[in-house]
Amino acid sequence: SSQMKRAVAAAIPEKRAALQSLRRDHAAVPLDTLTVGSVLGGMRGARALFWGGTTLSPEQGIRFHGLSIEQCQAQLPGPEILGEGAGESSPGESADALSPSPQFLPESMLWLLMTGRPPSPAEALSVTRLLNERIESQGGALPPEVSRAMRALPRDLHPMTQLSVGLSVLQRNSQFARAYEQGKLGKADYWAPTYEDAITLIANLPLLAGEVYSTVQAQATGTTPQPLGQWRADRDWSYNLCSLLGYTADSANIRGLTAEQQRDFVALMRLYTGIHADHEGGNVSAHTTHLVGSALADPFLAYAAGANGLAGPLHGLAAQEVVRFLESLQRQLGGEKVTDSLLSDQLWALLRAGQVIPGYGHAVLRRADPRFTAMLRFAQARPAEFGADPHVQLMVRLSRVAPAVLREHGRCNNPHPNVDAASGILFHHYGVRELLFFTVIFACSRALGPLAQLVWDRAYGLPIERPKSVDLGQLMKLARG
Ligand code: CMX
Repeated sequence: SSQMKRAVAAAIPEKRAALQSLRRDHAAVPLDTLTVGSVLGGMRGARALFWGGTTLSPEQGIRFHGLSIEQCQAQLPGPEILGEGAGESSPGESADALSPSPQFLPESMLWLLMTGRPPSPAEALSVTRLLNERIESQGGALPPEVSRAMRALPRDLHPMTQLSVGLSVLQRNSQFARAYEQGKLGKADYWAPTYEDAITLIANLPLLAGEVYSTVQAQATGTTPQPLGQWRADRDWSYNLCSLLGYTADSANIRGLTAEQQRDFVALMRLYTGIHADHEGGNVSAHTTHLVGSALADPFLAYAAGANGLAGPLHGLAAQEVVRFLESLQRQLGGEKVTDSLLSDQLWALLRAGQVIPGYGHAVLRRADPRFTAMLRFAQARPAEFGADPHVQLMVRLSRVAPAVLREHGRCNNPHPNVDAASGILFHHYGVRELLFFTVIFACSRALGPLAQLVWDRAYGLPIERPKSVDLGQLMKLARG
């Protein structure tokens, strides 16, 4: 069995014991009072879910087993373990540019989320190898029934529907579903095939995303779908994802990127997929995966459901809205010199028209999203690359102007940028212009946290999730007392 699986197995007894003692001795301790308002208001703020990998603080943002993004960047193994230069800087950077933050691999994040502690370099490398062995055992490609099913779909189908179909067909290989059906598995052991399925699913994501993107490209150019790049057993997960999208030297290099841009695109992918992996348990994709999995649906079916939720415009699709907004703002401002006051006028016009400024505000956060800060830093560390991109410059300027406007407007609880304010436009810069596809990249990342949690849901033996509902009459009666 893999190093990471042994580390999960080693962590289980202590955590199980802690959970059992909570169940046995403290089950009656109240956490929150449910109100009519919270039942009708999307359960906002109600502490009603159990989630191990991440916590979200309004002031500090996301913590991965207690580690902030900056701490993850400092502590989690990065591409140096693959023999790549760590914090490579781009030639042509001005002396006062920020230096690039150290990169970490999403594989390191997966280890952290699964086991609860940062991996050593050797342990992180073992995750890359584990994922690659899974694909090698499939002959270096998607299982044939998965590609056949995906190729049979209409080419103009929503990219997230294509991904969802691919994830669902992968279910044919579920070790959990097979073991459960054979009835050989004790409840205490459910986590082990769940873990194996999670690894198979995550390993296949770059190939699934590549398959979807090749269809998207074919649709855009009126050609037949062609593989955009080569999967390689000696490369890491994010690199292979970038190759299969056609953005590395091992690909068709569909946007004609320079070698340095290809390197930076991979760095952006590692950053993006590393920090979007999890955002506590209540968001739609995480919560859905957990809910569907609680019925003992296998990880493929559970995460396909979660990914379907991610496709909603209020969740994973928001990044696309920001890109659209920046494009239209840029068009309106045209050749004019963009000044803060001009931008501020545009924002006021939007707000007076009753619209929201996309990429700003958050249901939980009350400060700038640290994920936004990490993405901004990525751009600011590469002035030679991004200095001349009017959309990226507009994004940066907006992040200085919009909070003051929103504060003066006085409506929203958080005038600061969220991660979507920056993420889409950076991919857009390198040529990912198919807005509906952004969510597929998000879905590659978001698999890590919810699937790690699903392994723990089974390790803890959590029950099926089944809250009670109330109808309007009951609510009115309860409200009257
Ligand atoms: N621009 C203008 N008005 C805004 C606003 C924004 N960016 N964000 C919030 N408001 C308004 C709300 O519409 C609401 O108005 P009403 O009182 O008229 O209904 C008021 O401020 C209070 O809202 P809130 O409590 O601050 O925010 P919510 O928790 O209700 O909503 C969110 C959060 C993200 C949906 C909202 O801020 C928004 O619509 N932002 C723009 C879209 C966006 O960036 N979405 C990405 C979210 C990223 C993520 O979830 O990770």
